[in-house]
Amino acid sequence: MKPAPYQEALDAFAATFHQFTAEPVTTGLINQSWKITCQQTGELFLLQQVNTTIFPEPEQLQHNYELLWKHIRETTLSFTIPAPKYFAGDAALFIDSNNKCWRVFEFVPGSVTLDTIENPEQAKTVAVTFAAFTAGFANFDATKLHPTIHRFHDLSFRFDQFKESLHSQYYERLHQSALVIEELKKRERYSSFYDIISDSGEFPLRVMHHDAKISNILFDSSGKVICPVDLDTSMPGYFFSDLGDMIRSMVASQDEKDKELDKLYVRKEFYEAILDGYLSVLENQLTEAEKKYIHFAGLAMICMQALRFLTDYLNGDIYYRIEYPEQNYDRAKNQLTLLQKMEGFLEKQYAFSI
Ligand code: GN1
Ligand code: MG
Repeated sequence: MKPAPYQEALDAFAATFHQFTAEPVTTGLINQSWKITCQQTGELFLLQQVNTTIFPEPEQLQHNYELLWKHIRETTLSFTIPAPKYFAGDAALFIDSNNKCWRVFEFVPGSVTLDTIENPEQAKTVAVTFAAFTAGFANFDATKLHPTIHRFHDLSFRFDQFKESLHSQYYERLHQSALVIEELKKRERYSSFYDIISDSGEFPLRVMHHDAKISNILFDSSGKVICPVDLDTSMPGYFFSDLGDMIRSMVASQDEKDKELDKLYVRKEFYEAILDGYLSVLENQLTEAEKKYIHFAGLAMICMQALRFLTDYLNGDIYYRIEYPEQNYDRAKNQLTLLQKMEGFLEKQYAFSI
């Protein structure tokens, strides 16, 4: 029988005297994970294979995690993160004979993850959690963290990549996408506004999680938050990233996978709950400029996601995993619809536009 993909890494972690059982963890699209249980002690760990296509320098992930972990240990905060664990010789990473890269974390006993948001109270809880994460690093120099994905939430860069993809060889896809392309081109002002933000000095770089969604929080069985997880993209960023991603992933009446776009609308109570939760923690730390442009957060992140999906479609699906050929196009249309609805919503509710 072929050995399990994790076997070498597990043997390396177990060293000489421990025996483990392993079960796959099915959530998460980027890294592959197994929950492992030590037969002797009952201790639980998370064994993870790092996706080195997306994160080509896994040492940077570990460097960042250690810094975040150290800061959390040395500061009194309302949250913690799973402890990093080590292979023999205190090595944080293990490279197996297939050149696959592995690491281990503590597995928090009794923790569960949730995939969908049920009500505005839950949306508020998520917002409070990610706000507390950023607030907890207020006295930490964010620039000490490596940017693990180059210009990850840089809207201007994403717009340039989109424009580049318009020179693609996938003529049929370009033709089919004409209306979506035209709508996105009309929104170049958002990318110009991003340039203003990054040059102004009024929008400080902060520690942002950069994947702020409910599935990246561990809950206990009573629904109480244990901690945020999946910190591979935690790096310096601007205020709009996490707030915007939460708005993007929680306010829409339809999921990002949904194709029934005529049913899609912005759920006001969810939008208000997210803002309320986020500001309840961070209001005192945000600058006047950040507060003035708070509603830019959702627009920026939804626009960025529409650009990223369409760019990937026009480039021939090289980044996002797809289940059928048109999926990136459908995802882009979904996000464009959400963007249009969000623009209308903000105009009407807050007289806000960029
Ligand atoms: C990717 O795989 P997942 O859902 O954790 C992406 C996010 C996007 C999201 C859109 C590293 O995250 O930035 O918002 O898809 N992560 C990376 O569904 O690119
Ligand atoms: Mg993720």
